[in-house]
Order: sequence, then C-alpha cells, then structure tokens
Amino acid sequence: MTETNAAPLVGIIMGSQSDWPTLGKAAETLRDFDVPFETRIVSAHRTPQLLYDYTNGAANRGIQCIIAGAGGAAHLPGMASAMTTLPVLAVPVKSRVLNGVDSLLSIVQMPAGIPTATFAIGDAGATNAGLFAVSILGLQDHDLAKRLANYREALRQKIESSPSPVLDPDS
Ligand code: RP5
Repeated sequence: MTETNAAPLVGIIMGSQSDWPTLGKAAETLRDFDVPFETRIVSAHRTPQLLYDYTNGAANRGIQCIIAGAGGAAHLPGMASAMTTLPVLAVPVKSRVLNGVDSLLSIVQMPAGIPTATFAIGDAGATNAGLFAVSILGLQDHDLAKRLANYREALRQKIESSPSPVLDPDS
C-alpha cells in the first residue's frame, strides 16, 4: 500500500524510489493505525522545484506532519523543514556506501531555528517516525491516542509473557 483513499494527514516523502523499502515501514505503521497518508518521491537535488511546491502546499491540503527520508547527502528533510512549519520527521536511509552514517549526519545537525526531528537509521527509524506521527495526531484525536497506548501495552505484554530468550538449538 502506498496511499490511502481518505484525505491525507501525513505526507511521506523520499528522495528516490530506492528509499521506499525503508519509508514503506512508516507507511505500514500509519496504515496499521488507520491514519490517512500519501507518498511521494521528491528529491532535494533532482527535483528542487517539486520539493518547494510540495512543502509549500502541504499545510493548505490538510497535511499535519511530513515524514521525510533520504540517504547519502540527505538534504531532503532539512530543506523540507526550511519551507514549512509543519513538523518534519526525518528518516536517515541506510546508504549503500557508508551504511547511513552519511545520511544521519546530513540530517541531524540542523542550524538553530529550523528544527527537524531525526530518527534512527533505517527500518527502525521509519517505523518510529510513523509512530511519532501517530503520537502527534493523537494530541487532537483521543481514539488514536488510545490505540497508541494499546500498542505500547501489547509490546509490554509480549515481553512479559515470554521473558526468557529462545535458545539457539545449534549452540
Ligand atoms: C538520495 O540519494 C536518495 O534519498 C537515495 O537514498 C540516494 C540514492 O538515490 P538513487 O541513486 O538510488 O536514486 O537522494
């Protein structure tokens, strides 16, 4: 699933099609919580005008936060933050050459005044960006906040119901 039918509340943007396996985790998370979202490939370097148009129009279209993922010279999240006051949740994509450390460092050290919330490199970061978007939207949507609390409770119960690690049969 790359889109939902309802009017999107979250925009998921990524620098390249190659980022989708990672950003898809954010989409899966939003889908699991029935949060309407849209997905777009928007590159800070290859399509700068599209990035300008997308971020400038997002709030007027009802988007409440943007999840932006990119790898390598990952300028997409910071540039999106520069052009909107919507919350921008950044996902550093694990790059082929430097394992995403380049992505992380390109994103995280924003100058004072232009905040960008930066998550972990790769799949965990994308999942958590999705959950953080749910948390933001949950401030105005009590049912959604309740479902997020239930999700956390399920995580807790899963560990508490089987607290011992499963031993590797070969060891
Ligand atoms: C970035 O360059 C993208 O976000 C992607 O992670 C990276 C590589 O892009 P491709 O060469 O795979 O299109 O802009």
